[in-house]
Amino acid sequence: MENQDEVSTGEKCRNIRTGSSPDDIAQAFLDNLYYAQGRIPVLATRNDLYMALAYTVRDRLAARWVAQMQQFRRAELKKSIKVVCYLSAEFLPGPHLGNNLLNLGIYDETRQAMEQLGYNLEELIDQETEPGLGNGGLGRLASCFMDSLSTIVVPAFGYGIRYEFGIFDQEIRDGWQVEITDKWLKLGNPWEMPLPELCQEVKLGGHTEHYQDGQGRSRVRWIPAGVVEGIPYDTPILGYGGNICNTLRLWKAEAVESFDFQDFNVGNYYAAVEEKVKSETITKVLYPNDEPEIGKMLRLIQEYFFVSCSLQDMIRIGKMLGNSPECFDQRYVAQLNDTHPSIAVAELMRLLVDEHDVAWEKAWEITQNTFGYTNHTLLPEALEKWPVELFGQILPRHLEIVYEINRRFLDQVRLAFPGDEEQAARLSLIDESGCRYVRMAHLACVGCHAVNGVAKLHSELLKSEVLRDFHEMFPEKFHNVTNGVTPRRWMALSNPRLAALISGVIGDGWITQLDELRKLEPFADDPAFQEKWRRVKRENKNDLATLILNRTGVAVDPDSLFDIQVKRLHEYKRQHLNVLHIITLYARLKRYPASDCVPRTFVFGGKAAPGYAMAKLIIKLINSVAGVVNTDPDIRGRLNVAFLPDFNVKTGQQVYPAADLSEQISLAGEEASGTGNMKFSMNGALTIGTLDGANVEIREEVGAENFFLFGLKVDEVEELKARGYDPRKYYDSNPALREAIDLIRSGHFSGGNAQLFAPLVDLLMQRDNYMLFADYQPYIDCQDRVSAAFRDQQNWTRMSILNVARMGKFSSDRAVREYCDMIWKVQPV
Ligand code: GFP
Repeated sequence: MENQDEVSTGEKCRNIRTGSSPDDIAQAFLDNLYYAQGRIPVLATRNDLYMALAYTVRDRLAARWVAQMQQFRRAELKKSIKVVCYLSAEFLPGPHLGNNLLNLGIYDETRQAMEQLGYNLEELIDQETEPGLGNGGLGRLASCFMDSLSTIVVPAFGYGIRYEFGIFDQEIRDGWQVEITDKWLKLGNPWEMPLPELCQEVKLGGHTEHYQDGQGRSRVRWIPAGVVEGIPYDTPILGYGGNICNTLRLWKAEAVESFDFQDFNVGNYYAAVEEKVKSETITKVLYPNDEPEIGKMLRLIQEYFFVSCSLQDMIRIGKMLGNSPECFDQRYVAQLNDTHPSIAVAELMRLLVDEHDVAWEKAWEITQNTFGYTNHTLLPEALEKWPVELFGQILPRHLEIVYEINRRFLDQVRLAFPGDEEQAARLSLIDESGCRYVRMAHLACVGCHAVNGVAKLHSELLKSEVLRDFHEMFPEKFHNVTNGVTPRRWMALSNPRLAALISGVIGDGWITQLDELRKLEPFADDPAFQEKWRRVKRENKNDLATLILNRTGVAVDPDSLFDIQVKRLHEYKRQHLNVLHIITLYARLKRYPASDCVPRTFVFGGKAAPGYAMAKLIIKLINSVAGVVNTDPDIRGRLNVAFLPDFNVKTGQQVYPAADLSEQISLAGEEASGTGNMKFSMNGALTIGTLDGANVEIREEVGAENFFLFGLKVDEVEELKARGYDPRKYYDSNPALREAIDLIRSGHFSGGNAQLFAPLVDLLMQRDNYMLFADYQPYIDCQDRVSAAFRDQQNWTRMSILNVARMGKFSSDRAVREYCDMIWKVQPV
């Protein structure tokens, strides 16, 4: 009976809801415009049109989504699958419309349908406000993984937070970053579906009571000070080719009761809604990176909130399918994306032991089997720790659980390293060296069965530095999974010209089997193919030049070398080293105006954390240098500098395809992996980079001769630090470096204001924590080699083709398969 209903409902609405011919799509679009948006074409705004199209596409996803859920349900009932749950405080999916059209395979049909109706598809796609629910690499990686999980057919949930305000929008005013609230939900979000009936309750604060149950066992009851409700909002994540459609489930916090009727009845309206406002604050805003965590009570509550909702949801689904909580680890694996969700270790223990009556030892086995932990940074300040007192105030029961995990763990440590109390103190989940902290990375290492870094070098450094003691204790837990990015969004969707050229010669199998790009190698020297390759790049550069002009007012020459650095602003990423190169070229041209120089356009993009003053000063420096360079008549036609405001996924899609040169110049040992480096290379840019993060593996793959390497290696950095690094020595002995620094210091780029950049220059002269001065000359020399190479367009094109041909490894499909094999032990369905 159930099946019959499904069939008949499906039949009735097939054409209008699921048909994929241009006529079906056009008809469905008009229908949605009328019935969902309440508009007719003459009255419709661009957003109405976008919404109508989004609903039209969503209808086409729904059929797959529902079918998928049924299929999984059947498989789960037979207990034949394990579901992957990716727990991440950040997801950066990027705009959905274009990607869904691509993955559904109806891009061209939809374009035709819109043309029939007199609309431009690209304009409608551009109307979408992207969900900026992440800071940068970490959140974007989570979304690439969601795309791959669906494409390679692994049943999965992405669990996270539905921030009302995502990462701020960046404006540049007078060269400075200004942060604007990101109101991404303002015009409506057609991709999400709220499921209020599946809400979960989350307790906070209060105290615990220890008591004996009827059978004389000691039990604990948590008496919270308050309870909030988590409402799930689901977004379908379709795989390429429409294979399967997984779910991104994001939680929004709400008050359990919107009104306190007692207050309301006595006329205190404000008190009545206060609770609602307080509860909803939890998921109001995404915290930017690089700001001290300490004291951010709300951040800890956010993390706990989404983790608790997600784990309870997993148990609920299990129960619905007849699974007992004792089978939790047989039905699920859960990956902790950095330490942000690591409270999950204590929460699952609490749920199992306190709420589902599972014995501690069994619960611990389940917990360890369930979780894996991915580390994304070696920066010590980015490893989360919470003051014990604050932790205990918010999560009193979890603090007890952490203590108990620690007690048992330290017993194990003392057995393994008898008499070594220093080792025990270093490993302890509690940092007792000063004010007491709960160390979240330690909780993750102890509570997970697998720990991994995100590039070979990073995973090695984790073992030898940041997590050395844990590696000594549990060497078998440590793995590497080098990051990857989805070729759907980052090639097929964002670079359609290149995608068409490639598919024209090797077919389109590369979209799901990226290794097939190798078949391009024989074309690397083919003059006709090279010519087409250059034409694609030229057209992409043309488009970017238009974007730069529209957004910044800077007119750039598409024939110049497009030298691009787009990523979050951070001193370790060394955008200011790039600036020193620009100033060096500028100074050369001023001194020798007749000298021959390869014209370059320098493009920057990226946000600085609102509280990170030095990163914001670097943005100001970039814009100040741009102001001088772009307007100096001696430099005209030779150098241009542009800072593209508000870099995000959408802008990235227009930037990567247009780059000639990708700047990956972090100090060796600082960048865990990088994923922008992969996106550039996949789109035919050559890399100038240090031996850091995934650069190492990109160079291995594309060949040393197709990569511009410079700079200190990790061991050289260590050695130099140990010897006592003195930046002043480099300044004193290198006239070009001195000139560049002195130009900044003199106020040359700041209208004579010598104070403006003093904090930056002083820091470089005194400490130079990221060794710009040591890497300066090798960088300049390498950039000169880049310029020389760019003059030989034939060879440059060859290198560019080979870069793309050899990028197969950096598909997120490969990365996700490795997680499946090594860590999750699940098979694609
Ligand atoms: C972090 C690391 C990057 C890494 C990504 C994804 O990025 O090196 O590639 O995570 O693993 F720093 P951000 O979130 O810091 O941008």
